Amino acid sequence: MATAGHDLSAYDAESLKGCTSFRIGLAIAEWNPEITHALRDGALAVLEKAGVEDVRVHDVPGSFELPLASQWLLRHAGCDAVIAIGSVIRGETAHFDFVCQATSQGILNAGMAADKPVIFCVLTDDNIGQSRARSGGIHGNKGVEAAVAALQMARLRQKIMDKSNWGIGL
Ligand code: DLZ
Repeated sequence: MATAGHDLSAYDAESLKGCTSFRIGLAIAEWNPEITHALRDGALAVLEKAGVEDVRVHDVPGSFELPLASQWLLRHAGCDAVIAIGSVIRGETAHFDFVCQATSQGILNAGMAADKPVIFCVLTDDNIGQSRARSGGIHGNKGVEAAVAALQMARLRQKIMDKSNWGIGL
């Protein structure tokens, strides 16, 4: 989610048409709540603007728990996409690396296993200043970007699954 790459915070609301019927899940880590709540609010604002009415919001203890909760939301709550929101801030031990590694790999695995998008909205920063800059500060709000990505991916999946889009002769 490098801001210098492609920042979706400045998204075009018109581009999110046709998303109102999706059920979108949010799994939110309780660690570093100042950050995760700001990311959550950014994501919810996008979903509301896009007219998404069915939003399932659930808290989990920490980022490490995001993959499993995401998989539950996809498999058992019928969500079309999940936004996994967390904030891991480097401390003095190697814990940071283990939590980041498990969380990122687990989120990828959860989406692959359920065959539906799980959007990685976990900030992995060296300090709280970097996290603030990316959750409503000078680098935008990654929750906004994550919600745009969730809707884009849910819509893409729907389009690909729709046999009428498969082309002549198929
Ligand atoms: C244990 C821990 C630590 C040290 N740091 C963070 C963090 O910065 N961000 C976060 O979301 N969670 C942290 N956790 C908690 C773990 O993610 C997890 O909840 C616990 O290890 C219980 O499985």
